[in-house]
Amino acid sequence: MAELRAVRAERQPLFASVGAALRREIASGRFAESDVLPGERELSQLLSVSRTTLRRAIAALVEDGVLVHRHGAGTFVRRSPPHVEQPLSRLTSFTEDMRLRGLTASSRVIERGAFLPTPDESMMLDMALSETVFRLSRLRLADSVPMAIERAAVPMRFLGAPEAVGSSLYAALEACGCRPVRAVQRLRAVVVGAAEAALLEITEGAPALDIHRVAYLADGRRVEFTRSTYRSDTYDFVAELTLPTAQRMRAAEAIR
Ligand code: 16G
Repeated sequence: MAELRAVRAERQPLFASVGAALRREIASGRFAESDVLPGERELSQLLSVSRTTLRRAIAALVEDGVLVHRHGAGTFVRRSPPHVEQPLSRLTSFTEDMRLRGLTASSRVIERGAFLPTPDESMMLDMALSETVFRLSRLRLADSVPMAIERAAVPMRFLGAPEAVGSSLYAALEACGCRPVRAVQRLRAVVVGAAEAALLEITEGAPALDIHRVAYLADGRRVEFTRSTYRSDTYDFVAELTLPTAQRMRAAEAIR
């Protein structure tokens, strides 16, 4: 790798000059190919600084969202996330939504299996506390960029067995004849805590959207209760608003 030097501006701490040098290199596309930063030893030699200074510079770039630490894998250049406009009136799945946009959906499973429902799940899904619930918590990614954390709960009686669920929950429900036809969704703004920020590769305290979805079968039974945290820099939820029918007809007549 060609030599890389930190130019130290007057009265600027050394770690800040190192950070600026790294930013320049990232902007020039030097690290874009592999997206992973060289190891500490190599970088500190290239920049002719101590590993302590380098670590401070990297920590500041992580704080600013330029770099991201992935546990056990190293430090990566953060790719700009895809931006998605999601109509609020369509009951589609994450896999379908991403496919429609030409993006590839994938998931990292956080928790999965058959459990007794929590009081919250039993109430939201209208199920007895002694029944079994299938719980699936996943980090959802689009073209390998984390977009959302989704914690879904489905009464097991609708799925038969946990093995029925592959990469798409809605595809599994469809195969069992239990795809939801209607859902009620509640959105609110939140700030993310440390654990969620690490998964979503955003800074702790960044804004996010907290979404609760309760989905229903055609006969009115509740089939899904999902709590999600969506990155606010990647998702715009778009809603169409209309007047009640009578008012709409009057307004249409008025412009004739
Ligand atoms: C969507 C739904 C989520 C559902 C998931 C199924 C929102 C806010 N959430 O992400 O409730 O569980 O799709 O996706 O839209 P899958 O079929 O790809 O597993």
